[in-house]
Amino acid sequence: SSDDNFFMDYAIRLAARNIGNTGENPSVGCVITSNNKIISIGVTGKNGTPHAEHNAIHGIKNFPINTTVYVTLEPCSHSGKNPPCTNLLIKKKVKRVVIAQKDPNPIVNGEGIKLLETNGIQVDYGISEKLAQENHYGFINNIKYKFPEINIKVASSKNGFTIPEEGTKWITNYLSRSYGHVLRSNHDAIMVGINTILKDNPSLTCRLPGLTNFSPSRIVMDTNLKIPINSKIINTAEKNETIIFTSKFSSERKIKILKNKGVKVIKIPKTKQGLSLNSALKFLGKKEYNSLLIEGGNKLIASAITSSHLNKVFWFSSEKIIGEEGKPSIGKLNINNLDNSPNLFLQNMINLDNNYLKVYRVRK
Ligand code: AOF
Ligand code: ZN
Repeated sequence: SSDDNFFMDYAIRLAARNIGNTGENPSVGCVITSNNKIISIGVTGKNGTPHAEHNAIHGIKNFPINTTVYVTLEPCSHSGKNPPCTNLLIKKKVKRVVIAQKDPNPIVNGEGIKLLETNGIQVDYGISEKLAQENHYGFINNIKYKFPEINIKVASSKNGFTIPEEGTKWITNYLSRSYGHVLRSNHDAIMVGINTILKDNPSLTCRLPGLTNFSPSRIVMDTNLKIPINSKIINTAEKNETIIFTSKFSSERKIKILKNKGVKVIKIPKTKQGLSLNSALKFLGKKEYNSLLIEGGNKLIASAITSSHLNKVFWFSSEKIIGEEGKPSIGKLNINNLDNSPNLFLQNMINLDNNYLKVYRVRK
């Protein structure tokens, strides 16, 4: 019914706020109603604990007998880091459970629904599923392929160029850059190439008021371990997880210095084009990173944009025009037939005070 969609869409929106903050767990949303009125809400907690259902249920003092529980992902039926949500729902004698998406995790995968039904609870699923899938995309990609979801952030002039070497630092305006920090906060990790560190010396944290605890892990692709020991990212490595991927030819002495500063240095294979992005992604997938935001430079973006794990491209463009003196914001793709160009479609466009954010999705 339309009420079901209304409550489920609310649960989906609640969960969207916590994406990137729930560790290996998906950010799940839960809304509980009684007589068609909301009596409690919950979202998966920091690093994945507690589960959304627990948070919502614990917000209710006197549990009514006729409750409907809206939850964006099938309640879990297993004991992992958290106790099974199905037990709690059964114990509380909820009347009905409405689910947006089944949990493809092999240890759940329909078992949660079965368990609820055999205990006399009415279950409906598939409500607002498409919308919920957006929240769970990284989690599901990792369950299915053991690879994180990757998204790309591009910041360019109106015509797709970045600033020349000696130019000023910012192409896009303050509002665009703030929005970029929000994007950081809802990914598990951000990745850049070494040239971005050498050129900009970025902190790669989320510095929006209220969101500073939502900074993701920082990852640098650095084939020859050129990273300066006194760069901002290294100086803040004790506080914010920092991973550097490099090749087996890098100096052991420098690796040791970096490790002493709290940096994780991981050796991965090198291809003709540089470090293998796929190997890095594989490593991150295994370590339960579900989503990765790739911020540049243009070479890294070029290898990410053709990855089969690419989900979205967030393209900020300013009102400025840069000519041939600039650099294309996407490096060489070696595409000579347009049919092989990535298939992006525009999902959303936001006007940020005369800068534009275009959100593209890969058509699969
Ligand atoms: C839910 N509600 O809010 C989330 C769920 O190790 P555990 O016990 O935390 O279980 C992790 C799995 O639980 C995770 O892989 C996914 O299948 C599910 N996530 N389930 O009922 C929630 N976040
Ligand atoms: Zn659970």
